[in-house]
Amino acid sequence: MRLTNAFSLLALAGSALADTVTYDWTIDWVTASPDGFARPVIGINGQWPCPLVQVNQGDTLIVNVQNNLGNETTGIHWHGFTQKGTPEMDGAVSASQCAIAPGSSFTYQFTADYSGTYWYHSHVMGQYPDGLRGPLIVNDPADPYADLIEEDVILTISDWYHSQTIPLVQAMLSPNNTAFFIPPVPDSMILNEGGSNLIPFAKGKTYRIRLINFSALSAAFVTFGSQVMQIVAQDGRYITPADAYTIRIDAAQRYDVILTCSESDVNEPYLVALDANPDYTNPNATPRPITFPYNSTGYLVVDPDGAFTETLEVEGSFTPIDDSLFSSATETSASLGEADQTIQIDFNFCVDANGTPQACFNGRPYVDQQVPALYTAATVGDDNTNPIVYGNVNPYILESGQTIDIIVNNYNFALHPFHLHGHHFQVLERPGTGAGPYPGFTTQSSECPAFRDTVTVYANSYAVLRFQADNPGVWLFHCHIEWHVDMGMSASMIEAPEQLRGKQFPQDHIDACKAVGQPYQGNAAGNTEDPLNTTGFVYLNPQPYLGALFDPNSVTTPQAKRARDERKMKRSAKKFPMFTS
Ligand SMILES: *[C@@H]1O[C@H](CO)[C@@H](O)[C@H](O)[C@H]1NC(C)=O
Ligand SMILES: *[C@@H]1O[C@H](CO)[C@@H](O)[C@H](O)[C@H]1NC(C)=O
Ligand SMILES: *[C@@H]1O[C@H](CO)[C@@H](O)[C@H](O)[C@H]1NC(C)=O
Ligand SMILES: *[C@@H]1O[C@H](CO)[C@@H](O)[C@H](O)[C@H]1NC(C)=O
Ligand SMILES: *[C@@H]1O[C@H](CO)[C@@H](O)[C@H](O)[C@H]1NC(C)=O
Ligand SMILES: [Cu+2]
Repeated sequence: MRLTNAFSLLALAGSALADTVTYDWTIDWVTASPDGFARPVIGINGQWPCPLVQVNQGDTLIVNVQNNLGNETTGIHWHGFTQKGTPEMDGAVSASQCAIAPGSSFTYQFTADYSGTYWYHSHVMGQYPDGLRGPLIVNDPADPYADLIEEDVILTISDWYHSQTIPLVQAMLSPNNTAFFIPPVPDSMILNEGGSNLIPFAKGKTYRIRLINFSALSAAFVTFGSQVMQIVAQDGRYITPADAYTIRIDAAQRYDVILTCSESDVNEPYLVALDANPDYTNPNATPRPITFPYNSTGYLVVDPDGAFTETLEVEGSFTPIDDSLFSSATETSASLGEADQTIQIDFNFCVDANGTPQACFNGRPYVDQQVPALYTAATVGDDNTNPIVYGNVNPYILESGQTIDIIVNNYNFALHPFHLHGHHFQVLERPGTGAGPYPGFTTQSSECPAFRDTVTVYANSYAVLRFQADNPGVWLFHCHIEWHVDMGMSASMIEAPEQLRGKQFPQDHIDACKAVGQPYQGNAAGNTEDPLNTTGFVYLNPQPYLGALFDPNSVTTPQAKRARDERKMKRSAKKFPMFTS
């Protein structure tokens, strides 16, 4: 997937005023076989892979979404976008909106306030590994690399599964799986969703590769052999350029790297090795030894008629560059000082009262409630500064204007990529495997640590993440291994709740709640009389796991009835296996 005309777009962006860019999307089931195995996937406008979205910094994006899935809800998150002033457009189902029922439509409208490499993906439980994800590029009108680069190339990397996510997660959530909490193991790896892995590479020319990790589970090591890559941005923020031969890109992370073709005469291979290991630095990590189950070789193409035969092997272990040492290229704060508020999140796996394996923050998994937390913040008045009203969504109240540190202690033997919505944080410190929990003081890893939105936290170790509470909203903080989100590995940052009181929502967003039969006012259970009355709160994640599956029989609103009737007409007597017993 190559960005055609990237160069002329960049030139245009320099002179054009901010635009409004509108997309009309239907979300559909389609069949695809990116690795040779045909399976149903979730696509857009009847096509898969999902389309590239490309806009200029400052543009307003309007995406009209129509859910044609018939049997599943949906909701789309714009990963890495700040959504400043539009927290209701973040697409995080259960935090900032209700799920979009089959037959319903929903409009997202927001500004692309930063340039860089992003992606969009479904943010309903377990849905994006079924295919609903795509690249989102925001061109920088003042791109510092514009004169240097010949072409922008997107390289997406993902693990891939032959089964759909609902049965995969149902198997994972078996009480039998509480020894090692093993996630579904991928069946293959795909680059560019099964498309071309050839990168043009002409002598004397320079290329920007936008690496995006779409994975549900796996990280990947990427190495361009003898070619040194200059890393210039991570997660849509410029860094002081860093040279590397190998980079490890975790689920949901992005890197912009610059490659210059100097003297090559042959089509040089590059290697992408899927890292599905618990901890690549520790060959004894329970329960599996280190293996790289899937490798993919692509080529830097100097001569399209030449040979594509060389392969690349890495001897010994991969030694990726340490991204926690990167510095910001745009900020210069020499000393960061003390935080105003510190939130400590201790992560470990756990088991709930059903005996179901879960992922816990400070002993508790995230459990979906009836009312999205943002709607609760908007409708319970003064009580919205009391975390009780939000229910069991691991809520933390952030005071407006404060400097916040999140300390993540990872008590597990595996690496986990943590993502914060609504913000880019500075990684103040992120030691390797075995450092233990946070010792109580921070050894800042660089003078002005780089910003990013997803950070890998090593096994039995910790990270210190800093940001300013300057963006009122409800922002999820979660592991970006989708299987762990399904186990409850999320927290809710309720930021500047005073400024959310009385917030209004577009009518189609309210209608979305009606169509799935959920209240959109009051505390987590929809109690508007007494927000501190916890009757109706949900304490356990449902068993069996239903993911995004839409149960039309549980909904009684007119919209739901209409959707039900339409579906009946379309699909006659075909029943969902989940509901036939
Ligand atoms: C769990 O283990 C028991 C006993 O080994 C076995 O009978 C059962 O089928 C397993 N259940 C699942 C869902 O794997
Ligand atoms: C993408 O991230 C996942 C999750 O951490 C990781 O397992 C996988 O190796 C990554 N893929 C690449 C190509 O970096
Ligand atoms: C993938 O490449 C790495 C590095 O060369 C190697 O250690 C690993 O065995 C390879 N995996 C497969 C399945 O070939
Ligand atoms: C809490 O709300 C429930 C359901 O609306 C109600 O039945 C119950 O009486 C309330 N409890 C108190 C203490 O008001
Ligand atoms: C939903 O429909 C799609 C397309 O027919 C099918 O592949 C999928 O298995 C269904 N999902 C469930 C949970 O029944
Ligand atoms: Cu995780």
